[in-house]
This record gives sequence, structure tokens and C-alpha cells, in this order.
Amino acid sequence: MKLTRRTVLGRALALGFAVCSMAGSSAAFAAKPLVMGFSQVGAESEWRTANTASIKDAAKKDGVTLKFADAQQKQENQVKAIRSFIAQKVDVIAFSPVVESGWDTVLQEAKAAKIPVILTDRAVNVTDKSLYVTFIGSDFVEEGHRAGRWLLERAKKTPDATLNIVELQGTVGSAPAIDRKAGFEQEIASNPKLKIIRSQTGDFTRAKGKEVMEAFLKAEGKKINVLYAHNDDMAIGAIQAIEEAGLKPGTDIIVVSIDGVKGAFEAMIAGKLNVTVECSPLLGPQLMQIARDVVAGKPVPKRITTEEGVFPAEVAAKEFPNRKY
Ligand code: GZL
Ligand code: ZN
Repeated sequence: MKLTRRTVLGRALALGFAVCSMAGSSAAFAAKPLVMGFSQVGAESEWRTANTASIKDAAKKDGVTLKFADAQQKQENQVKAIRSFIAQKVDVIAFSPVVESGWDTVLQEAKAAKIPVILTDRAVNVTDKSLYVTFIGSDFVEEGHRAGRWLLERAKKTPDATLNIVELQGTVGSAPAIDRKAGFEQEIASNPKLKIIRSQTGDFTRAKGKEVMEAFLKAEGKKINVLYAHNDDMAIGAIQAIEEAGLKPGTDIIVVSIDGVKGAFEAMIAGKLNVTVECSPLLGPQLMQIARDVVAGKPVPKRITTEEGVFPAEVAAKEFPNRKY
């Protein structure tokens, strides 16, 4: 049968319509965007700001509808946020728990509502491990070990000297504060010349870090040889206090810190901070991928640890242009 040009064109058009309407309808049936409820600790540090940006950017790139709540570092605000996510019947809940304990009840409510929970950044202490699907975050004990290892090496330059250490702890009861303290102490225990003479929380903020360092300096003055800060923000606050006391941070007082934020690299380039142990906040892309897998019912590992390095002042200038947070 001789097909005229018109019929060929007509059929092609008809086919075209059929395909695109199929595509249209299949788009209608395509999974509706995944809805994630995320409860963030707060906005207490450069690290946290970068962590929030990573999560929001990844959600946008991934087409995930993100309901984001900032808890201003208060656990009751996180519990409220998680309850509201449950009421809104989100597909998945993710959060960075400000402290380790006190989550069993609200996580049982999420489980009863059949909403999977993903932990990011910090861990929780719960009896029933099935209350969360997976925990994506750093090994804070190892970070403490890395800080301690660097200091043990540094101490070899002055083998006979006692090194009196003051410690600025992170938020009381938080996994990073508990674990970074434990890892550091385990590491320096091998050298009796290294002594922690004062230890107090600076709540991971610059302001509190400066305030507590002022108190340390008033109490111990020139006896202080080392500051070990659980994050760069407290170290940067403490550096201001050290300078205001007429001492030179980085030389009169060795400064050891954790996170690896840009502010720490700038302080190292200025000779005021000696080493920062990296703790990556860039968890967003991994979180979105894992959330999709969880909602799709795929098996995911219970623990996903982020890869991180150690950056002494000697490499700061070279490394600085590569830093993403
Ligand atoms: C660590 C994170 C800590 C950072 C701080 O993963 O929980 O909280 O080290 C932040 O800077 O405030
Ligand atoms: Zn880390």
C-alpha cells in the first residue's frame, strides 16, 4: 500500500503524541519528590554553617523536598521538629543530635509511624539500635587520637619539658565532645610529660572559647604550654584571648584543633594555630543518596564513616585554595 507523504507525516505525529502523552502520564506516575525532614543542631560554628549548606545544596540538586529546622542547640527543639515531621508524614527523617542521650521516646514515635530515621554527623545512645537505619559521620575518637598523635610528635622536640595542656571541650554530652576527649587522652597517656591541667566546655562557639580561655589564662597564665580545642571556632576565640594576654598563639602556646574550616587555615597561615584535624561537614550528597536507598527499601550499612585528614601549619598555604568549607 503506497503511503502518501501526508499519511506518513500523520502517523509520525500521532506516534509522537502517543509517546509524549505516555511520557507525560509516566511522569505523573514517576515517584513524587522524596520529602525529607531535617533537624539541624543550630548555627554555632563555621563547621555547622558548611554542613547546613551541603545538605540544602544536595537536596536542591537531588530534587529532594527538604523541610529544614534549626534547633538553636536545644534538644527540646529537635524533639519538637521530629514530632512535626512525623505529623507531616515525611518520607524520611534525618538529624544531627545535639547530645547523645534522650532520644528513645521520639524515635519510637517515628518507628511507630513507619518513618525511617537517618543520623548524620553525631551519634545517639539508644538501647534499641533499630530506632535508626544508619549513621553517617566522622569517627570522633579517631579525630582525638590524631590530635594527640600530632602533639606526641611535637613533644619530641622538647623531650625533657612538661607540656601543660588546657582543653576546650565541645558541647557537654555531645558525641564529638565525649569522643574527642577520650581519643586525645588515650593517645597522650603514653607520655607522662603531657598533662591536661584544665578542661572546660566552650560549647563549640568562638565567643565561649574566648571567654573560657581568658579564665584559663587568669588561673594558669604562663604555665600553659598547649591548647587542645575540640573545634576550630573555640580555638579561634581562644587565640584572641591569648593575644589579649600579651602571649603569642602558635609559639608561646601551641594550638591544636579539629574541623579544618577556612578560619583555621587562615590562623595557621598567620602562624597562630599549629594543626587542625579535618572533620568533614560535606555530608549532603551522601545523605541524599542514602535517603533514596532507604526509602526504596535497599539495604544500607549501619555505619558510614567519612574519610578525613590532618593539616599541620606547614601545609596550610598550599592546601588553602583546595578547601571547600
Ligand atoms: C562534628 C560536629 C561539631 C564540629 C563543631 O562533626 O558535630 O559540631 O566539630 C560543630 O564545629 O559545632
Ligand atoms: Zn570528623
